[in-house]
Amino acid sequence: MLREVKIPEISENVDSGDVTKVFVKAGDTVSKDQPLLELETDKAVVELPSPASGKVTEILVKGGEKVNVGQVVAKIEVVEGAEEDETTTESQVDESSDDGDREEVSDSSKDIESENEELHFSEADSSGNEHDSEKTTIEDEDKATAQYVADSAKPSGGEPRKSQGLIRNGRPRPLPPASPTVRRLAREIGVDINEVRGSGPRARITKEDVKAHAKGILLTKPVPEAAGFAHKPLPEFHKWGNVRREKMSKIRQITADSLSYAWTTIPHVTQHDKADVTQLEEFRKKYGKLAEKQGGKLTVTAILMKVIAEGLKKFPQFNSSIDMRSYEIIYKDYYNVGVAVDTPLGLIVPVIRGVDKKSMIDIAVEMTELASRTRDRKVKPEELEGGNFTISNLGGIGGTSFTPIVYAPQVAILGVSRTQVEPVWKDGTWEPRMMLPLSLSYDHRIIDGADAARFARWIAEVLENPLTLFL
Ligand code: CAO
Repeated sequence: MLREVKIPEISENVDSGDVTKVFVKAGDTVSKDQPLLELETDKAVVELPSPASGKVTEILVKGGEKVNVGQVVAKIEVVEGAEEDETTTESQVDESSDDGDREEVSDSSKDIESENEELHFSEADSSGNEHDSEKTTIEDEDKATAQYVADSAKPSGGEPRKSQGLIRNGRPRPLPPASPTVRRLAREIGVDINEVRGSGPRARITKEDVKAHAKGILLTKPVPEAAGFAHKPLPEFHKWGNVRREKMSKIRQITADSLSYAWTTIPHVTQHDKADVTQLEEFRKKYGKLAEKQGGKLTVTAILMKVIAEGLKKFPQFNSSIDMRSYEIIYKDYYNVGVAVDTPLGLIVPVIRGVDKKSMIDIAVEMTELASRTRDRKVKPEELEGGNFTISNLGGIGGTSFTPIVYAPQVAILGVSRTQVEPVWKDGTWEPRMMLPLSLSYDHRIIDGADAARFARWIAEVLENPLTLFL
């Protein structure tokens, strides 16, 4: 009989792993429990044992390949009459279970399938003895559980078990009794099923047990986050309608962590101002063609880059970082300015280096190229580092003002909103002028409000009359 070998549930909240080693090849004869593959997950290195004795007909993965739980990785022609890892203590429990989950199990063939995937690798107690599942008693299970708990308390290492079952870092992992529906619920809400105490017959875990366990965790142990603070538990949103959970992309996770960190550690203030860019717009149109010839776009952002680099020289506290551990201010003699780029994956901030030494056209060309590479995910990690100040221009999209968050360990960020034609009282008359809204957020620990107002005004005046740069 041809038997498919699937990746079993490796551990709670782990859906995939990387194949690090393949121990056998097509044509090899294997005995039951002989390791076929080695997998590495975020949490552990595990060996995948053969569920039965037989001949390997196909190996469907190779080293370095990512595999998902449930994926078929090998096929084995099982020796007639050979012992197979098919019926387990747990499946017996399933069949005899009357804890209310049974109906769901029998209703869902998919679930049964996935349960079997798990079970193929779980028939053993932690002492290394194979069970005769028919003869398994509550006492046996209790002993196995107690043994596992005792083993878990010991330092890791030691002899890997000889019997079948998924081997994790050299330790056995008997699965606690629960239906696949219950396991899936635990996985979805981030509960480690091994930690749930079952209230059903033979300590079988029910949905209610998982929910009660989750509530207990939420009430007693707030989940610590990378940014170093605890998040409040969320309400059960599904009470009010259908919900869907989706894993954050890596970029979103980093953004969430770094913005949380900045928001909670930096006392933010935002200074708003407006620059009359009527003349500048004419300049931009006139010289924009020069940039275009070189493949760049002379936008407000490119012009602001140059203006900011000069401003940072004049207002060095905006080009600093603070070390709160030593209460020191770090002033930088270089002028690297970051630009917030809106990408399909989220916000990314590449940095243009030595902006003070570059011409406006050079900056326009470099920024156009850098923003395009950033959107195409071709920016290098080092191009995202070393910024002293950031510009975030949302004007291309719209808006009248906003309060950007300082990109720690920088101490200030300039938000730019959409240029609008506004009536401005000038020389005794109302004139339509193009006004550019500026929002300068700063770290109030190091920058005083008056300094921020002066810096914002200085930026506006330079945009209004660029010649002041050379004064
Ligand atoms: N007011 C009016 N129009 C503006 C403007 C402003 N402040 N800023 C840009 N525009 C116009 C440009 O002139 C251009 O117009 P044309 O297509 O007619 O030439 C158009 O908007 C698009 O500009 P752009 O996006 O190509 O170029 P940019 O230099 O202005 O901006 C970049 C580059 C990378 C900053 C921008 O593309 C971007 O990603 N912005 C979003 C940044 C963001 O998400 N910030 C939020 C961070 S949260 O703090």
